[in-house]
Amino acid sequence: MTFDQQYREYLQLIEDGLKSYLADIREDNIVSQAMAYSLMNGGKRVRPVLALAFCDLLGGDVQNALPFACALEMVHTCSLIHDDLPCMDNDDMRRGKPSCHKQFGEEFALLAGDGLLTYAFDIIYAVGTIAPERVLACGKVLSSAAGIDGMISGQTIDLLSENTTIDMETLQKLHALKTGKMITAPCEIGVICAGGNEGDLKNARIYGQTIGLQFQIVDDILDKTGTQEQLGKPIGSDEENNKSTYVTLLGLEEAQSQANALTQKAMTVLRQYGQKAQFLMALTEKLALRNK
Ligand code: GRG
Repeated sequence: MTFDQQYREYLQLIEDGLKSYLADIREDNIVSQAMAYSLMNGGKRVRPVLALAFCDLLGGDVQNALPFACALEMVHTCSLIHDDLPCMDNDDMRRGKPSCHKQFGEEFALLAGDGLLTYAFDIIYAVGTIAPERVLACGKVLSSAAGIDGMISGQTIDLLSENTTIDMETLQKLHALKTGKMITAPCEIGVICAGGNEGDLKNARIYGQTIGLQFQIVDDILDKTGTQEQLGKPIGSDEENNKSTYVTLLGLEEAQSQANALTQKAMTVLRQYGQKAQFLMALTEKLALRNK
C-alpha cells in the first residue's frame, strides 16, 4: 500500500469514528452543534493518525486504537477552540472558517470545548475491546498530556510570555508542553493498544517528543512564510501577539536547519522497526515539508 492509500484509509476510519461518536450525543442544541462544527472542520488529523500508525507498527488491531484516536482529536479540537477565544489568542479564523466563538458566541464555544474534552473520556472509559488496565493507561496518558503537567502549563507559559522575549530554554519547554505532549500521547497510546513493551513505549516517547518540536518549528516557519489560504487563518499572528518563536529567536534559516535535524533524529528511532515503519517514516518527512 502506498503512503497516500494508507493515510486515506486511516482518515476514513477517523472521520467515520468521529461522526458516529457525534451521532451518539443525545442532546441536539447549540453546544452539540458547536462541537460538531469544530470537530468536523477539516483538520489534518495528525494526532489520531499517529495513534493508529503506532498501533499498526506493533502489529495491533487499529480498531482497538480508534476510540482513543477519536478522543485525542476531541481534546486537540477543544484546545483549538479555547486557544482562539478572545481571552487567549483571539483568532477569528480556524481551518479556513470562522472560529467557534465567532460562529456560536464565546459562551457556547467555551462549553463546546468543555463538551469535547469530557466526551473524550466518556469514549475512552466505554472501551471494552482491550484489557481494562490498558484502557486506564491510555486515559492516563491523555489526561496527563492535556493537563497541568502538559498542554495547560505550556499554554500558561505562552500567555505569560506575550510581550516579552524568552530564552531558548523557556521556548523549548513551552512547546514541549503545549504541542509536544499532545503529539507524544498518540504515539504512546498506539503502543499501549497494541500491547507493545517498555522499549517500544520509550521509542514512542522519544519519537513523539522529537516530532512534536519539529511540528512546532514548522508551525513557526509557516506563520512567517505561509499564506492565509494555505493555513486557513491569518499569518503573522505570532508577531502580532509579540510572541517569541523559533523564527524570532533563531532566524528562518537556523529554524529550518533545527527542524531538519529533528526529522533525522525521529527517523533514527523509526529505523529500528525496519520496513514496518515505512508509513511513519514517510509521515515524518511529510510533516517536515508540510505547507499547512
Ligand atoms: C484542552 C485541557 C485543555 C486545555 C487547553 C488553550 C489550551 C489549553 C492550549 C492551547 C494548545 C494549542 C492551541 C497548541 C497549539 C498546537 C498546534 C501546533 C496546533 C495546530 O495543530 P494542527 O496543525 O491543526 O495539527 P489541525 O487544524 O490540522 O488539527
